[in-house]
Amino acid sequence: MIELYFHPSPNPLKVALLLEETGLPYQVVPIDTRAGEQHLASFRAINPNGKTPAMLDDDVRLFDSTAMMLYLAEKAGRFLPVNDLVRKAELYSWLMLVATGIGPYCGQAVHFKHFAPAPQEYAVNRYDFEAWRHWKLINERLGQQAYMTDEYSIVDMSVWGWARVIPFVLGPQAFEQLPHVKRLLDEINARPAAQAAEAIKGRFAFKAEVDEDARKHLFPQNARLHAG
Ligand SMILES: N[C@@H](CCC(=O)N[C@@H](CS)C(=O)NCC(=O)O)C(=O)O
Repeated sequence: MIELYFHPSPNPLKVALLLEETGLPYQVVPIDTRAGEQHLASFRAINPNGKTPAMLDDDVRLFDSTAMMLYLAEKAGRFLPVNDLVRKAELYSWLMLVATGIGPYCGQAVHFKHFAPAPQEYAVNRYDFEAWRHWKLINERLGQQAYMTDEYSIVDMSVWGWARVIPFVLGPQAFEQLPHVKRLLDEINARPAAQAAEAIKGRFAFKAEVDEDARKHLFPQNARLHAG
């Protein structure tokens, strides 16, 4: 049985969406990152990077959400063109753009806008600019075709994970400039698989506050600022 080590955040949610879409049986193991569970030795044994998601499929262990997207799509034989290297090349390219562009730049934009201890104009400008630049690439692509590749795939699911939080990342009016992203988000949100993935959160008591203790777990680098 697959075990998904999960927190209700963009990267774990896109894997939950794919699991729901494939119908593969899985269990959720909650990892409350605001309570510091990502740093437990038992979790680090599965994901040495100490981030969610992680996964066990019997003896197979996986960390990094994009590795899981590829593994699960190959396993299910769906949501990527299994035997077509040319179509796969297109899918890999967009998938990695989401993994290395959307995820990290949105994450850093959120950090410097919402969580940095003091306003960081230079950092906010840099990450907001890059987050917007990547989202405009996705929006342009989705203005030309229904999905990121020639059919609904793990790329669209990866986009969905982060598109859900665009107002928090880019501002409350951001979708006005990203109408094609909003169209895909609404379409995927209407799928039963997305609703099932979103509902996982309600089955567990994840810590909601980002208080002093949560900041210690999420931003361990801050300890160096106060080290004297
Ligand atoms: N490249 C990793 C990034 C994972 C990641 O940053 N996960 C976030 C949730 S979206 C997390 O666990 N944050 C808690 C922490 O950094 O301690 C992936 O795609 O899985």
